Amino acid sequence: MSRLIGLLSTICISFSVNAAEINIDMLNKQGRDRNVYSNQIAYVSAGDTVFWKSKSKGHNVEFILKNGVPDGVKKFKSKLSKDAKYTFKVPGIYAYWCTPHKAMGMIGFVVVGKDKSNLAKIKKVKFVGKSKKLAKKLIAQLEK
Ligand SMILES: [Cu+2]
Repeated sequence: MSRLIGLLSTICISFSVNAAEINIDMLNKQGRDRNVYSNQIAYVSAGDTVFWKSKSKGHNVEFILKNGVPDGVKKFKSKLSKDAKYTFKVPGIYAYWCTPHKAMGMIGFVVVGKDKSNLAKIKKVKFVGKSKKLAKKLIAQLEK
């Protein structure tokens, strides 16, 4: 029994050591950009947790479910003006936007486990307004 506990704690410790935490700020302004995530493309490993910090009010994180997430990933929509966190388990590209600013260029991507196998679907995501141009630019970066 004690061996089992020892083994389990070893597994837990190695997991917590390997799992990283990534911070992204939700901002009203960054340089010339308004309504923006501080990091528009984040590369993480499976098991990592991303924290979106509510540095300015009025923002959130909403996964774009239609074509924007790997198969099997469920809805994620955080509350406005609150910090948000999500632990990424399924590899692939995740597209998200801020619900009130989705037409104003407040979009972001998370790539999990260097897996870009759903890139063709990501290209089909219907971005709106000012986000279209930025999405093109960011997707071009994902293609590299
Ligand atoms: Cu916003």
